[in-house]
Amino acid sequence: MPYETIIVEHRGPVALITLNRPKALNALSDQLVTDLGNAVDAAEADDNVGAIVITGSEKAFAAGADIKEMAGFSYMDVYKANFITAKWERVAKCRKPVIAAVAGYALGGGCELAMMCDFILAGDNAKFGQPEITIGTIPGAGGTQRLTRFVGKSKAMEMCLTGRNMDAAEAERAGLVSRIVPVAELVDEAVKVAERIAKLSRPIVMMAKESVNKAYETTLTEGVTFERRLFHSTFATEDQKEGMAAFAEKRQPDWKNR
Ligand code: CO8
Repeated sequence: MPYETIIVEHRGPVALITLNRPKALNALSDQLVTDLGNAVDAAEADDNVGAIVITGSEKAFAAGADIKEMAGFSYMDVYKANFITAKWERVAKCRKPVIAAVAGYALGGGCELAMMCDFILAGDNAKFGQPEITIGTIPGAGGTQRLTRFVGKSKAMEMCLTGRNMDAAEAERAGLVSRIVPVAELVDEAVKVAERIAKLSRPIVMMAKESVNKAYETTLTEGVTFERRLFHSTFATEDQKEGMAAFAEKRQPDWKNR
């Protein structure tokens, strides 16, 4: 499907989605968020795709919601439309693994989009921030909630109240990103990591993702019980038999994805 504001390529079992509004630093217009949601729908429905990478340019992953587009909206406009945040949930709800490869600016909605992915690989020039306060609004796509869970109250509060950016090194120290990669290697590295995941048993990967995500939604006791139930259910899969047999026989597993 041709898209106006993103580019989708398939690299082996990986769908690579590149945000592509370079003149606006990939500001997240309604069209871009719609295109992104449709691309995630397509990747999720495609059995050849085992993992997704979302990236931007070297200068900007995304500089936030499109300020020029939303500047004139009224309360009724945004309330009735559930202003585009509802569409964003598509990325957070994707059951296949999604990696954010972030170079340059990930600000406002850009930072929120990165945090909706399963993990973030950062280019060494990455800058994360929630600058909404400096333009008279607050984060609207999970920034106050997800950032606080990633980096804790003190740092999240400072960032949301002052709008200051975090560089890649600080973001790694704070636990916002899984690791830092030289920017020139970022996309290839993210695709390599995604490919490694995509070549594992697909249903088992989905269960692992579901279980880690549960940690953000419930108590420790409930989460551990949920994990145990999923762990038990892996023993109902052919891939658990295959994985453990392959280990004992000192060979590579041949995953059946069932
Ligand atoms: N929206 C619209 N256009 C943008 C945005 C944006 N968020 N960011 C940059 N642009 C445009 C600029 O207007 C400029 O366009 P033009 O050439 O036509 O003037 C072009 O991109 C290049 O930008 P700059 O000239 O400003 O580039 P610099 O390198 O000087 O500065 C910055 C880069 C620091 C990133 C700067 O552009 C900036 O501060 N951008 C705005 C960052 C920001 O405030 N983001 C938060 C937006 S609010 C938000 O995200 C709320 C999310 C709520 C969720 C709702 C769902 C979407």
